[in-house]
Amino acid sequence: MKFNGKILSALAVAALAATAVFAQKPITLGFAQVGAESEWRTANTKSIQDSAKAAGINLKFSDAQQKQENQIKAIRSYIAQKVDVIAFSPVVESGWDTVLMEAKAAKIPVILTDRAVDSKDTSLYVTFMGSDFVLEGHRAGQWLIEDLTKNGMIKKDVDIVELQGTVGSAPAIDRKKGFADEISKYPNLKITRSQTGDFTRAQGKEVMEAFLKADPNIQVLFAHNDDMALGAIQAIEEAGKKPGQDIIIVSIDGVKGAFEAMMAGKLNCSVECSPLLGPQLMQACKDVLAGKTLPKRIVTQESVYPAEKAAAAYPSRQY
Ligand code: GZL
Repeated sequence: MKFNGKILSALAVAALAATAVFAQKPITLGFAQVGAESEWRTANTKSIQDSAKAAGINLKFSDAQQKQENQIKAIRSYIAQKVDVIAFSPVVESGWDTVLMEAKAAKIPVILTDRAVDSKDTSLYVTFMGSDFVLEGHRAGQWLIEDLTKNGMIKKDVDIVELQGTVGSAPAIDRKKGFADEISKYPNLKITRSQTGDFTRAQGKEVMEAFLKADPNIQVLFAHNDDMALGAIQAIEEAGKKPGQDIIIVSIDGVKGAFEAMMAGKLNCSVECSPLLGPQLMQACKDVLAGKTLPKRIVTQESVYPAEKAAAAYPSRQY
């Protein structure tokens, strides 16, 4: 069968155009977010949405209002919609194997961001990118020990109360462990009360009010995130005490509200936990779909901000 040159070149052009169109088909990412419980989460959501736009990635986004069943529903809907890649921040560590196996069966890669799952089968996700929460807990404990040493309290009996994050979540479990390991070096430093405030300002305030009623001698508060610390600061002031002076406060995240409290002398230290995972996540989506192998664990690099550093750092803070 003989084709003349014109037809052949037209076919070649059509084939190239088809390839080009296929190659440009944007990636569709289904992201199942925890909720909107804190300043940190709001910044994390903004980072993901802005980065998807900048990367030309089509983002399907859901807010689970901190309920695992809503995240599972969202992941199942992304599987049904045949998205190219799924990512989520697991609200709690356990209970994900079934839905992750469904994603695996559908040949949709899953990326964990921010929080980990406790699945034994690590083939259920491509990578977990986020902070080292145990290290963050250690850093909070190390700062407290340095501060108590500086102000001559390190050998005294010190009552510490703890506002824990969401029960069963990786940050709550790991920050508690890291902090407890650190202060266990000084038996006179005692965590006398510890309760969840679910990472929210409102519950942080409520629980701190109860702590203050039960123990007038609280000297230190360790909060698993800044939002609970900011709620507790309100409770401390309403109880007629000076936060940051009568009660030393160390928390985690490094959100703008914490810097403002440190500059006002009401918070003593915030251990940074960066929510700005968007750019890394978008690059990981592209790499996974290009067939590249990613490390199983990508750890976010972070710092510690004692109050004396807050004013200098504040202008450059991005969240
Ligand atoms: C930590 C993140 C936590 C923050 C809280 O990576 O999962 O959840 O510390 C947020 O502020 O609510």
